[in-house]
Amino acid sequence: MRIYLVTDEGLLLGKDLYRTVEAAVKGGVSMVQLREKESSTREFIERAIRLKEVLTPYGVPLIINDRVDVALAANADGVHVGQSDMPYEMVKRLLPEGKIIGLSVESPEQVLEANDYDLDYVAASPVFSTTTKTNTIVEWGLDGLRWIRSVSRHPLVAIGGIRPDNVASIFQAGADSVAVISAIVSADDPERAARELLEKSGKLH
Ligand code: TZP
Ligand code: MG
Repeated sequence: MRIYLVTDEGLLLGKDLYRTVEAAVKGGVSMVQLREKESSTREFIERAIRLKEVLTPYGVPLIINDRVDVALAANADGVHVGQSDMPYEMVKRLLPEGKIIGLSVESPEQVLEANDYDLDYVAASPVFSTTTKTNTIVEWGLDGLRWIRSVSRHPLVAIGGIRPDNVASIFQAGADSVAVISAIVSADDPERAARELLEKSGKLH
């Protein structure tokens, strides 16, 4: 996984969620996180099931933000949790073997603590400050990313403020993947936006 799409209902501005995600996948997105901050549990599950149907033919995994119950109900491929969500040990206990678990890290202490966990990735949050999510602590920046790379035993995802003009620098600093919301979801042409990120990543070959 190089380009990891995270959804945002608010930024869709009336565009269709499933079509937007499918277009992004055609452009090169290889992992998708359904992130629903406003919807009811029922809606969240329904969207997850439908999105899973869209993604399965492409072999692209579906990750659910925050909610282990929704991931289980929809038979999603994994869960992404932050530091205020269900603690890692409980997520691990509840999810069947083989499901993906990702964790956001917002401080050096959290990065080191995550080395004790059996994670599929840690997400440096935010690598650059962003208007899409404002309740974050500090931005890691490229130096922070390099530091995480040097101490973490997990694959490294960077999230926050990633665009075509800075995506190469993120990979050069040691990220394995970039997670993106607005650069794809807010684009007029999400397929083209995803392709541009992939092309500019320097990771096509
Ligand atoms: N977590 C840390 S930053 C962020 C999340 C969910 C938002 C990223 O959005 P964008 O639009 O790609 O900056
Ligand atoms: Mg969360």
